[in-house]
Amino acid sequence: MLRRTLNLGILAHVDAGKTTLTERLLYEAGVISELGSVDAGTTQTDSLVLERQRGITIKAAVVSFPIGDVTVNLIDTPGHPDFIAEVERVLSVLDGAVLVISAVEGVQPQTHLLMRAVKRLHIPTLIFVNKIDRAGAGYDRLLQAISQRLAPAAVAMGTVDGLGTRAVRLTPWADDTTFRTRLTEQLAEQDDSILAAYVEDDKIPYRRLREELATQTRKGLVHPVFFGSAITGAGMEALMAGLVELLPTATGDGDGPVSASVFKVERSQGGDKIAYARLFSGSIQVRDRLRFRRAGQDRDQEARVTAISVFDAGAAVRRDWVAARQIGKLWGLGDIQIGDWIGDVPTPALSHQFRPPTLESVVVPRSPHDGAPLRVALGQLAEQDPLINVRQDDRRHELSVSLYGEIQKEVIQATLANDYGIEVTFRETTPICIERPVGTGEAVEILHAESNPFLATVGLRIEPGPDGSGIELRLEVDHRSVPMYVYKRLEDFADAMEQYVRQTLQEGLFGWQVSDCIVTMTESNYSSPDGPPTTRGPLSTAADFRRLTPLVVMQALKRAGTVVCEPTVRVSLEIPTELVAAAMPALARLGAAIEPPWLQGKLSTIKAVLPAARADQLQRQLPGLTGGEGVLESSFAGYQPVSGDQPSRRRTMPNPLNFNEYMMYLNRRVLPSLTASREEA
Ligand SMILES: Nc1nc2c(ncn2[C@@H]2O[C@H](COP(=O)(O)OP(=O)(O)OP(=O)(O)O)[C@@H](O)[C@H]2O)c(=O)[nH]1
Ligand SMILES: [Mg+2]
Repeated sequence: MLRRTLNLGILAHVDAGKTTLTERLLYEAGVISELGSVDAGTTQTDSLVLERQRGITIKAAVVSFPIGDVTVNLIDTPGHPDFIAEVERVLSVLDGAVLVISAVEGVQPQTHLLMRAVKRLHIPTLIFVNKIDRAGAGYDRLLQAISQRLAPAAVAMGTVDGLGTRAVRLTPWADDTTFRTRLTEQLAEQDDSILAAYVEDDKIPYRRLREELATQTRKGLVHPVFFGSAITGAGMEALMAGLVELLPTATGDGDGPVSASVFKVERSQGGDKIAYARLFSGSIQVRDRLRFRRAGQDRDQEARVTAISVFDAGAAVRRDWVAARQIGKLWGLGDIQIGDWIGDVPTPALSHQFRPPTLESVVVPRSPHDGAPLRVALGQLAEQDPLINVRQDDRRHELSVSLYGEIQKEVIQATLANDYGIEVTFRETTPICIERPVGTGEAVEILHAESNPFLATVGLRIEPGPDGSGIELRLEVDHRSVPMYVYKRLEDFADAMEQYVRQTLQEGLFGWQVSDCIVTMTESNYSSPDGPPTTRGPLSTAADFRRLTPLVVMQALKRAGTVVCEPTVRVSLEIPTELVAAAMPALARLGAAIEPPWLQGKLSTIKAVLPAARADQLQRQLPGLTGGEGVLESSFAGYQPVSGDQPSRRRTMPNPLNFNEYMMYLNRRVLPSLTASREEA
């Protein structure tokens, strides 16, 4: 019989026990004969030196093990918010997920974030409450928190004896009255036949209830909750049975066109690039020539696969091919980077689930001779994590990277030292602001007008959009004003215009990314030898629109005006009640907007929103402020206008508002490709 495949993600807040659970599952499945431990740095999935030293997961890692006729490809992900980008890329390749929650710490900020993401993406998810052996572990408390704050349709799958001790045991519910009633009530909410039977007091066969539980789990309508301990092994049997009973296995046509998502890129010790791809359709053989494409780019790249390995019962093993539903490691794809799609790209492409990095810092090599190697090394790190967004300032000869936080910065520093032999320091970490338009601005450049050196008419209006909405392009022009010999379909023109507009808005009036705006194309025209006399002339090309658009965008933006907004975080600070009075002014000094504190007995909670740039200061002050007992949790809370002076960021591209500089730049850098695109046209 053909084996089925379950591509399973393990997700959780930091330290909930994902890696320990992974190790335990490998052991229980018979793939490893000795249990490794995170604390000793001996697990299968925390295999990087840095992960072993720090005891935290930094990169997503794949292992596989069999349960019956199912091959589970398990992806262990990092929980620390600095590495959320790793999780995002994994989400696109999952058939199902296990969301791990610590029975002691309970539902934490990252737990919410992840639950929201799996719901949005319709990823069927089981909840695993881990660490039930630890003193302070809860059962009822956890179930209540889960159903009230995380997943209203949560169903406990067993009871626990000896909670909070090493001898803890889980007894899975079987066909008993309490469970049957609970299950029937929950399932009846979504299924009319069960509701009818329930109302009539008919006895529904237990098997039918379990089948319906699986159906509703696969639709994300219910969330079964398992309990256990990755350390003692309690609850593993029930969880493993639940994985294959309740989660869907992969589907996909092995004979269809190739479509695969690259969710991890690493380099071998010898420097070879290895891409991890989940195949949704088709199959890939060694020596196949593959096309692949990057989000936001309209051109494919090509390369030949030189070797393949596939995950099977533990390790990745060499194979000649990898097929739909599987995860393969591919060698030989020189220019590929994480997030690329091989073959057919699904529509619509997946959008971002989590916030972008909000901090940046200049990376300075200790030795002045390391400038060029540093650029190469950061380029390679960016293939594994494009969000570090390496920026080069040619005038100052500086390189900067985008960051989520201090831990990520330390990891980059250590990776450069260990893997590339380059010692670096970082300048001060500064926030990455955005610009939002404050009003509406319009601009137009007319074909053949003296101020317009290009063969096109472009008119644009820029106005504020809702917070968090990004950039939206609307067309108020029709195909008669668009050179259809270039774009074929009006949608292609809209896509191209959107790309030109987005590229320009990467650097606004103050040099920051412009966001949360609606850009409407109000006018368009082109020239051709046989058009009406007013527009007649040589043929307009795509290049005319591409080069004219930045001029119009920036004029419109200047008229709209922008305000610089900085990233903020919402913090929740748990501290001894007697220290609340002293902590409030300290928070206020950091520029925090503080909610009335929540005083509950000995421990109280203060919630506040403060600039992201101050969060580290708060973290450092925490031991002093809270007598060493404070617990700080923080999550991204959007952008707010900076108070005081508008900070600006050095541009990496010339400002089209400076006409001469822009034209010089085009003539210097774009002339060869302009000639090429005129030939294309
Ligand atoms: N008592 C107890 N400790 C556990 C259990 N599971 C994990 N731990 C401990 O919790 C700590 C964190 O475990 P990890 O497995 O690294 O947690 P993680 O979720 O992978 O952490 P990140 O990948 O860094 O987010 C380690 O010290 C583990 O030994 C458990 O079931 N019981
Ligand atoms: Mg881990």
